[in-house]
Amino acid sequence: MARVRNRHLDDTLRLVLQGYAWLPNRLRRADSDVLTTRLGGQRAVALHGPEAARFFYDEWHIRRQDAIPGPVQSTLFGHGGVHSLDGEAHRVRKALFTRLLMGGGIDGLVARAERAWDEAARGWADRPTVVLFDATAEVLTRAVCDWTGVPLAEPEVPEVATDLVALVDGFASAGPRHWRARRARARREAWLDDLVQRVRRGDASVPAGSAVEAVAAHRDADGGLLDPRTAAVELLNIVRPTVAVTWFVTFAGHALHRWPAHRRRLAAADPAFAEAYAHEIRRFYPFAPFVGGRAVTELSWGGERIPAGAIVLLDLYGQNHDPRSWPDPYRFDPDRFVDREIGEFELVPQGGGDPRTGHRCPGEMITVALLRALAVRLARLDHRLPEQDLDIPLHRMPTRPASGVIIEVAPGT
Ligand code: HEM
Ligand code: MYR
Repeated sequence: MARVRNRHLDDTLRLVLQGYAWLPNRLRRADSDVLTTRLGGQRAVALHGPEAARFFYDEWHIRRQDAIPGPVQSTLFGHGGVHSLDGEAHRVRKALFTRLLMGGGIDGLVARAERAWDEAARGWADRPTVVLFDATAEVLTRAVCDWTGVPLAEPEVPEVATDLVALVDGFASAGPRHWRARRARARREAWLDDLVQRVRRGDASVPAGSAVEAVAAHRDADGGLLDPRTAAVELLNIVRPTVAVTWFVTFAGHALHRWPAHRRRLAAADPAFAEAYAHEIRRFYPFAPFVGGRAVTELSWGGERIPAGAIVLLDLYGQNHDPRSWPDPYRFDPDRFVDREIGEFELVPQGGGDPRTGHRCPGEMITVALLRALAVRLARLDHRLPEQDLDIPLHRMPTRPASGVIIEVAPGT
């Protein structure tokens, strides 16, 4: 394995210009699974592959404190949330999420999403066109606010959906998209901070067992309640990513158009195929590029030295397209997941390892369940795509089909 030493050049500009292609390109050209470089002037080491993922998710190797860049915290994740905790503090906070997001309770969320989709879809045939991205964001906003116990009147749905989408859309760019995301975060944190305070005072009632109730009552490793702003950050860490499933549903709209042969099998809702379809969407399309942390101590991987405190990135998008794991990786083929066990460090669109102990996404069950349910509904919907720009630019982060996937729904549907 060739080593790449690049002590002088900073890769930040290349990352900004190339987006998802940056890290896989750099590693491929170097014929390596490790790249030493600089990002934002700091030493950074990027790792690739299932063995690298196992190394990265060992908490003796990588910590999250001080690892997430400020602009990403001020938009996507929030300050003081679970993403940036380590050790016991992380385990206790994480249990709040795994209890809410990885149990039978998620059926209630899926049922709400299916109902919201069916109700919305009834009106789609009356409109000349529907933008799948925008319509799905509203469907998921209604479903997740109801499920978590966040009160939301119907007229507020579009503005809340727009803000939740903005938090994700603006995390990696400069300019108006980024500032829109910061404003959306300030607004939505204030909104949920107020809700948590009212619930604690007994001025607002929330459904028993709901996420709002659980977050308001949660006690951290030190035995204390979350301050209301941190509680709002964590509630947003449930509500926002659920709405982010919109990206995958939109990609499913793109995939059904490009590979229409899958439509009949998906519409038949064969559970094994629907699940495989959801996995292939998550593997194939670009969403999370990589995850990052900092070296706890001086480390070495693949023969490369990683100084203590260096930024360490794990290449998620590249790993999901590595021919060593996925034969013919740029072929969209849901059947690759039928009857296949998926290893803990193999398919990593939402991180790797064990979500109960490490930082892996606790929302994967929800993501797969929602994506399955809505992709089946989309396959059953009698629709066509008019002429539009379906390009998915890899330099845009996060990316999506440029048009948002415009559909025309057949009359009488
Ligand atoms: C963490 C991606 C959906 C809640 C993560 C991570 C990624 C990710 C890459 C970081 C893993 C790491 O740091 O090692 C995604 C994608 C989703 C999605 C692409 C698709 C929409 C969800 C959903 C929820 C959720 C639906 C909740 C309902 C979280 C939380 C964390 C997280 C709370 C922090 C975990 C921790 O730091 O311990 N997700 N996620 N995500 N995700 Fe997701
Ligand atoms: C969500 O809203 O949480 C789900 C969508 C997240 C996708 C993007 C994750 C990218 C993380 C990049 C962090 C960079 C750290 C160096």
